[in-house]
Amino acid sequence: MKAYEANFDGLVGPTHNYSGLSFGNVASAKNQAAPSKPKQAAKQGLAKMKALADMGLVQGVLAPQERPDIFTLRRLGFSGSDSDVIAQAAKQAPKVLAACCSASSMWTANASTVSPSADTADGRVHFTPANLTNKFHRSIEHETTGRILQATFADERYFAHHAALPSVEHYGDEGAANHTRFCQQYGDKGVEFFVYGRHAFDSRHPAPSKFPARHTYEACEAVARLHQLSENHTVMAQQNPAVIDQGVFHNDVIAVGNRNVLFCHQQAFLDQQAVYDELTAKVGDSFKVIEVPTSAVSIDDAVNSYLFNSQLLSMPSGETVLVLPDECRQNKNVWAYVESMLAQKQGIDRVEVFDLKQSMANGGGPACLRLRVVLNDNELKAVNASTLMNEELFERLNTWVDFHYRDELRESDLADPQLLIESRTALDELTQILQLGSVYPFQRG
Ligand code: SUG
Repeated sequence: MKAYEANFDGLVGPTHNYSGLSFGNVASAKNQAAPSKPKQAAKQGLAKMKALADMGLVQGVLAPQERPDIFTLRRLGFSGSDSDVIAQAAKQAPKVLAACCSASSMWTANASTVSPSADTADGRVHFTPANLTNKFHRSIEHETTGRILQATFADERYFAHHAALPSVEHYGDEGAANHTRFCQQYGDKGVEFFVYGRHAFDSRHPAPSKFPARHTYEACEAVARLHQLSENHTVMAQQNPAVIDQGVFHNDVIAVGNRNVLFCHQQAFLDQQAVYDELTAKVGDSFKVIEVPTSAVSIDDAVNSYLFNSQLLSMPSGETVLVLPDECRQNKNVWAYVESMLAQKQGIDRVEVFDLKQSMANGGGPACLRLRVVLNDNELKAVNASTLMNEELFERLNTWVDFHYRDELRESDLADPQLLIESRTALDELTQILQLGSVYPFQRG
């Protein structure tokens, strides 16, 4: 049966802002307290989704989360009316309020790990929302993420949904940002490639010393077990701790894969040759690596341009296209590399460049914004059709953004109780547009 790689992008939420919440993510630290542009951010994301849909790819939308997260603020002891909760938090703990206002669920590469039905023992598509334990502002996403995924992929005959792993550092899980799948055709049984930053139970292994390794080996193992993957179709690899310490906080900042191709930096993995050898043994001889040398693109250039946070896409025409953020074009070394790579015809035919500056300024490029879900024909028919991008949905969501989103947001605006009302009103309408039912805490009481 024919299968497709669908991309489900996160819609940027109305509270998109820069609060410097992600230690180890260079862009997040650099842009702390800069004013953000929520309306522009959402529109930049929608433009990418529409462009990919127009190229003939299956493109979906995942809804943002309710922010400020009043329920979490109440759990932390702020009380009274919703306005009181916000006012107390703003006065006593502004950073906690900022964390509870983050629109970080937009980066749906961190929403979940997804295993296609061709890989799983029960023949269903498996989803495990990522617990994102390493960052408080992200650790509060997974319950609502799980409900949004269930409302999008509802049919139990085709889709299996697991709870997030236990929310402790031992099981730190960042989802698909650290997961890639190799195959010949999307519908074939594939090799799932899990990348982790450190071992939690065995301290003999190396680990970064400056920035956190968010994702553990033990989390990878647990997800592979839950998804019923076979060992000879699974590869686990440790990220190079030295590059984590230079700002590579997820593997998708230094590597991207599609079908039988891995596009990665020379320094991406701890034992790079052993990783290539195991992948070749399991994927087969057609497995191909496009390795970018440090002499062409330094780790700094990779982190600043997000060359590897690209989407490597197979077009219906058969072409392979690399979707890049505009920052790659602005970086002399990176752009020179891209031009020479294209000229050498190494397997990537063309690049498409998008302006995603609002997301990039928080460390989120094209690949961060999307969750890949391989679906066969029957599974695609079972997806909530209201979440699939087309002309009509694009128009509708743009109008919705125009109506509900602010042009600009500063950290001080997070204390405005009106922002909660605006956000809830917008999301209530969105659940109707996307036919999600009651996925938000405020709708469930
Ligand atoms: O988790 N930034 C996100 C960026 C996630 C990028 N995702 C992938 N690489 N797949 C993070 O660090 C910054 C929020 C702030 O500082 O306001 C933030 O959460």
